[in-house]
Amino acid sequence: MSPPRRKAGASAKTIAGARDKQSQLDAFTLDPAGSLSTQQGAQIADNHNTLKAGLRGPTLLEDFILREKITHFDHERIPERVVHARGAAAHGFFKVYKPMSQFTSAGFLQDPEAEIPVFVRFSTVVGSRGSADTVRDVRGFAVKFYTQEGNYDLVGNNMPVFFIQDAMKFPDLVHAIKPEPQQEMPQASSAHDTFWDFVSLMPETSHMLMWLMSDRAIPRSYRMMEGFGVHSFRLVNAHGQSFFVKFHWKPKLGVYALAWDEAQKLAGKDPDFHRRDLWEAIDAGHFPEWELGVQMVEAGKDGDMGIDWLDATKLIPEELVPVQLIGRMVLNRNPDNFFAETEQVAFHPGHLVPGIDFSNDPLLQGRLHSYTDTQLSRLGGSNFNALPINRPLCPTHNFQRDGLHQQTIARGRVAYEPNTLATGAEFRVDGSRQGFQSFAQALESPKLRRRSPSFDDHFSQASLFWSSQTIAEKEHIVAAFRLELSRVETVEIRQRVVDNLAHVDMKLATRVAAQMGIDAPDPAAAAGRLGFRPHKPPGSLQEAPSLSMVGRYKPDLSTRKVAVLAADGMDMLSVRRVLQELSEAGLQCLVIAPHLGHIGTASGRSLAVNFSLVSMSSVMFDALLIPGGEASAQALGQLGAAVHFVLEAYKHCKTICAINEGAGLLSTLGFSLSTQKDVALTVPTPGGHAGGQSESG
Ligand code: HDE
Repeated sequence: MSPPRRKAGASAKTIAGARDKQSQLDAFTLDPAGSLSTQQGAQIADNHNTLKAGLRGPTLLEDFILREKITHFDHERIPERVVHARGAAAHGFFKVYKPMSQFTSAGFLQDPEAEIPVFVRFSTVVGSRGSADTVRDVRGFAVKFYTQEGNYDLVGNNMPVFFIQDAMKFPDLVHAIKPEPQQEMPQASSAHDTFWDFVSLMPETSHMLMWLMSDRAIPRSYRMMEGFGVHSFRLVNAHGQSFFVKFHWKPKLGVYALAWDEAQKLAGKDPDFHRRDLWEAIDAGHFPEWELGVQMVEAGKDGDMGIDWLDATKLIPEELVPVQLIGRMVLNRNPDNFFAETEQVAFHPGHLVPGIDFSNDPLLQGRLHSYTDTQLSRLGGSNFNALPINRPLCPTHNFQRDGLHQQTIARGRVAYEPNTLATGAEFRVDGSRQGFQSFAQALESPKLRRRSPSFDDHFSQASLFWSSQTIAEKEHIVAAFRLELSRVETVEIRQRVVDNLAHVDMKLATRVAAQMGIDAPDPAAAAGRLGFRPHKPPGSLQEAPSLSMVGRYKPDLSTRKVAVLAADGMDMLSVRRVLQELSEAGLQCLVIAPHLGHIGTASGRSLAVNFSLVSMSSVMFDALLIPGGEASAQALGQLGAAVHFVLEAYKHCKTICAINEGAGLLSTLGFSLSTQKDVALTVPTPGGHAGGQSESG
C-alpha cells in the first residue's frame, strides 16, 4: 500500500478552492427548509418551551432536547492559550517573487505563479482572552502556509528578539509577567513587581526590555507591524547545502504606533480596537499586505560577525546583513467563525516542510516540545490536526489511529509499517523514499547544562537599540520605563532595574531614576550583584537606523480614519473638496456629530451622521477635520464632549484641519494656527504620530 503520490504541480487554485469548499460545508448548519434538529438528527418541533408536567408544573428529566442543548452549551468554552490568548486572524495567500532553489528545496518557495493559502493570527502575549487589544505588550505574528508539501508554520512576533536565551526560563518569565497569583492583578500588563523583580535578576532580558518599552509595543494596527521569526532557522537546498536564515515580514502600510496615553484610553473606549481594525479593513476590501524578507548567511560563516545566530536575545542588524525581499502575503478574507478558526488554530514552529530546518537555538529547541503538548489540553487530545483550520490541504497518510474525537474511519486491518497485508506487496518507509530530511549537522560534545560564552554579552544590543532611536522615540522609552517602574512597589526592585539600565545607557538610567525615589544608578552594583563583566564585542555598530520606526517606510495614509466633527449648520461646500481628495487618497472620513441620524447643512440640505459624540472619542481616529459653518462651530464650542475631542486630538499630535468658522473654534480654544487660505492646520512634530505623543505634547 504505497501512499498515492501527490499530483506534481496540482494548481494553487485547486488547493484554495478546496479550502473554500470545506469552509462552506463546515459553516452550513441551518436546514434550508427552516427546521432545527438535535445532534442526532431528530427534528425539533418547539425550541421555546421545555417539556413540563402540566402548564405550571416541573420540568421533566426526559426532556432530551433540553438536556442536549444545555449540556452542549455548558461545554462551549475550552482552555484559553496559556500565552497569546487574545488574538484575531485572517485568511490570505502568499506568493514567492522568484524561485529560491539556490537556497532551499521548499516547494512553496519556487513557483512565482502559485498562490499558497495562508491563515495568520495576531495576538497579544500576556492578557487573557477577553483583555484589551492596545496594552503595552509583544504581539504574536503566526502564519500557517497550507503548502502542497504540508503545513508550514512561521510562528513569530512583532519584535525581532526575545526576553530569554534558554527554554528552561520560559515558565518563570511567563509566571512573572502574568497577573500576580494571590489576587490575579494586574491584567495584561508588565507594570508590576513580579515582572520587574524577575527581569532585574536576568540581565539577558535587557535588549527585549528596550523593545517592550518602545512604541513597538503599542502598534497602531496589526496591519502596521513588522513580523519576525526571531530564531535562526535553516534553509537547505537540494544539494544539502545549508544557510542560516532569519525571517522578516515588512508591512506595506509601514510601521506606526499609538501614543501611550491613546493606547491606555483605547483599552477602555474600544478594547477590540485592533481586531476591529483588521476586520473592517478586510471587509472594506483594503487587504493588508506584507513582504517576506530573509537575512541569510551560509552555515559555517555565521561566526564571522561576532553575533551568535543561535542567541534569541540578539538580532542581526540589517546594516550588516541586508534583508532580501522574496515574496508577498495578502490577507483578503475574514474568518467565518472565530471559535472554529481563530481559536482552534494550532500553530507549531515544528510544522516544517522539506527544505526548511531548525537551528540549535536553545529557545527554539524548547518550543519544539511545547506547542503540541499545549494543544493536547487546549484542544482536547491528539486529533487537533483534524480540525478544519488545522488540516493540511494536501493528502496525509499514516498509521496514527484512534484517540479522542477521531474524525477518520480508517479502513482495513493494517495499522503498522512495514506490512505486506495491505496490498500483498511489501510496503516499507525506511529512508530510501523522498520526504523530509533533517540537515545532517555533525555533532560531538559532552552533555552539559551550560550556555555558550558567545551568549554572555547582554547589553551591547540594548545600547545599540537605544542609540538608534530618534529623540521622540527616546522620550517615549523613558516615559514607559517611568510608568512601569512607578507601579512597582518594592524600592529595591526599582533600584536594581536602573542599576542594570546604566549598562545600556547612563543618561537613560539617570532620567528614569530621577523620578523613582531611589539612588542614582550604580552600574558597578549591578555587575557585582549579577556577576557579569560588561563587555562590548569589538567592532560593534554604534547605530543602526533600521531599528528606529521613523523614516523607514514611505508614508502611506490609505485606510487611515478622519473624524469630521460637525453639528447642525455645517458648511458642506467648504469641506467638499477636502473630503473628496482625502477619499481619493484612500482615507476614510466619518461624520461625528452631537446626535445620530442627520444634521442640517448651512445650505439647507441634510447630511448623514456616522457616529454620535457619545460613542466616539478622538483616540479612535488618526486625524480631525472641522468644517466651516457658524452655527456648527458655535454648537461644538459649547459642547464639552466636542471640546474634549479637539483638545485630545491635539494632545496626541494628530493632524487637525479646520476650515473658516471651524478654524475660529480652534482659535477660541487657544490654538496657534498655520493658515493656508481658509484652511488652518495643526500638524504633528517630526516623530509625532508615527511614534505617538512626545512627553511635552
Ligand atoms: Fe510561544 N507559545 N513559546 N513564542 N508563541 C505559544 O502555544 C513557548 C516564543 C508565539 O496564535 C503556546 O498554541 C515556549 C517565541 C506565538 O496560536 C505555547 C517558548 C516566539 C504564539 C508556547 C515560547 C513565540 C505562541 C501557547 C520558549 C516568537 C501564538 C498556545 C521556549 C518567535 C500562536 C500555543 C497562536 C504560543 C510556548 C517562546 C511566538 C505555550 C515554551 C520566542 C506567536 O506552546
